[in-house]
Amino acid sequence: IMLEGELRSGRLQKQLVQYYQPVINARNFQVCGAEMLMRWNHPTRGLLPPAAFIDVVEELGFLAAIDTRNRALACMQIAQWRQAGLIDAQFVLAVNASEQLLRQENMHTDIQRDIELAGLSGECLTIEVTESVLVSDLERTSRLLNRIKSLGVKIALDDFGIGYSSMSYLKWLPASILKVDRFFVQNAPENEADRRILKAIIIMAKSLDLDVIVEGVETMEQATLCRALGADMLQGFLFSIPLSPDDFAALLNTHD
Ligand code: G
Ligand code: G
Ligand code: MN
Ligand code: NA
Repeated sequence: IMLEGELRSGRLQKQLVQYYQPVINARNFQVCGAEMLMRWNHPTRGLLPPAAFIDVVEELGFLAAIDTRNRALACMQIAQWRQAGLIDAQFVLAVNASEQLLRQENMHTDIQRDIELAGLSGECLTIEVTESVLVSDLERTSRLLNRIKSLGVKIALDDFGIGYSSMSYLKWLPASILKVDRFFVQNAPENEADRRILKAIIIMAKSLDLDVIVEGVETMEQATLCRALGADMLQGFLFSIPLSPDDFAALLNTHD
């Protein structure tokens, strides 16, 4: 497979770029953070989404290294936007952590190093995990996540509701954020049952003291509904697609 050569030579790592999708405060619709989403800037095929390559990267065992590099670059990006006066200290950046990455026992010290190197504090970073990473070794993973949390870094449970037995993991996970999968918001304005399920998820999250981010918000009707149901933050194409660092900086500029 072609990817393997690219990976082993380190060429792929250099062609991976970090894109940023804004996270919006549901009360005032201001940008309050972002999620870093990688893309492969392929020399001939153009910009490729993770779906086009992430499974192969994972299979070949390179995903943890890539996640680690992405996180370090994301921290430097935060520092740069701060220096440029584009964001304040409240801005929180989220990065995705693969199962492979969470198997690294020293992940918390790596994160601490990234934060310190960039001159940041843990509060400006969120680590997103899906429930699938918890299935493998719940005890060890929650111990690691607790160490990460003690750095001030927030833990978000991503893609909530589309896996199985989601509820039981909430008990073990030191999460402070729940990201509701876009599946639940899609038809919520038109469909009563969907709306009730979305409402129930938000109520449950709130009762567990979790902040709620609803993903995949594409219409103003969805956004105002999520706000009315108590969502704290929103993310989706209504506000912005994932952007290059330059485009994200331009977006921040137009917002103040
Ligand atoms: O960017 P897009 O909307 O296509 O993202 C698709 C999936 O790729 C998302 O589920 C996201 O979690 C995952 N993803 C994006 N960037 C990274 C990354 O840097 N590391 C890992 N492990 N997953 C990522
Ligand atoms: O990590 P996670 O699986 O949550 O990654 C978010 C994914 O959702 C990315 O692939 C991103 O491009 C995608 N996405 C973000 N906003 C929207 C949206 O409003 N609608 C749809 N269909 N996808 C979205
Ligand atoms: Mn995510
Ligand atoms: Na998600």
